[in-house]
Amino acid sequence: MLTIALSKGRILEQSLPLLKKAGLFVAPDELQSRKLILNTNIENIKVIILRASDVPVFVQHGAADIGIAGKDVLLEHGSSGVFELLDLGISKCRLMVASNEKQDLNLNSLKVATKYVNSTKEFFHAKGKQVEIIKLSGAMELAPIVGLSDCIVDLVDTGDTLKANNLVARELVRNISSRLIINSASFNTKHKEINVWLKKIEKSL
Ligand code: PRT
Ligand code: MG
Repeated sequence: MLTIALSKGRILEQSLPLLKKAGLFVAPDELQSRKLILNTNIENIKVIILRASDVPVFVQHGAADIGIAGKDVLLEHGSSGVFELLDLGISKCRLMVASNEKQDLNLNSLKVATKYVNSTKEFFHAKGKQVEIIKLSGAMELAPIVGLSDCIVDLVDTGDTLKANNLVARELVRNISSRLIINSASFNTKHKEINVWLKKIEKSL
């Protein structure tokens, strides 16, 4: 048995066509059901649907053998127990520092609101800057508006969300795309099976 963990939302939407091209698909009625464990056309492969940040957790602990998760999520989770094997080039976006256009970002103790604490720390440390990080789990764009922070570090795709909140992208932290990850134990015990699918997925990119 192989279990593949996908996150609901855009990663699911963009992973399914990729997996289909590789020969693995989930029937539409399975997808429309409210089930969280879905059957595929291959009898011994199941797909589980999770929250994005839970994908590496399930894979780390072996509750899923394979997962697809954004690099943003993987950088926050750390690499313990998982191998990152492929850059799938889907669900691309940019992790960016954003603020009001006039905000001075060279303050001595910049207040940064973000859900991406590790990436934010690393980015500002590399520039030799001390920052105060305020951890949020969503609606980061609100923080500078209400004076909770001077800027935010968040994912940007079209830029529409920033624009709607009078914020502008100021600095690129890093480019993000979704990655295929494998439980490190499964990689040994199910090596043959996993490799077959890895090759098929790689070919369909
Ligand atoms: O529900 P949850 O809080 O878990 O996440 P979500 O609904 O914001 O995103 P979801 O579940 O659809 O997908 C999350 C994954 O998709 C992330 O881990 C990224 O790897 C990837 N991804 C790609 C994005 C975006 N693009 C993106 N634009 N995840 C989130 N966004 C959000 C961003 O946080 C901001 O609020 O979209 C908004 C900005 O989009 P634009 O187009 O207005 O710039
Ligand atoms: Mg979502």
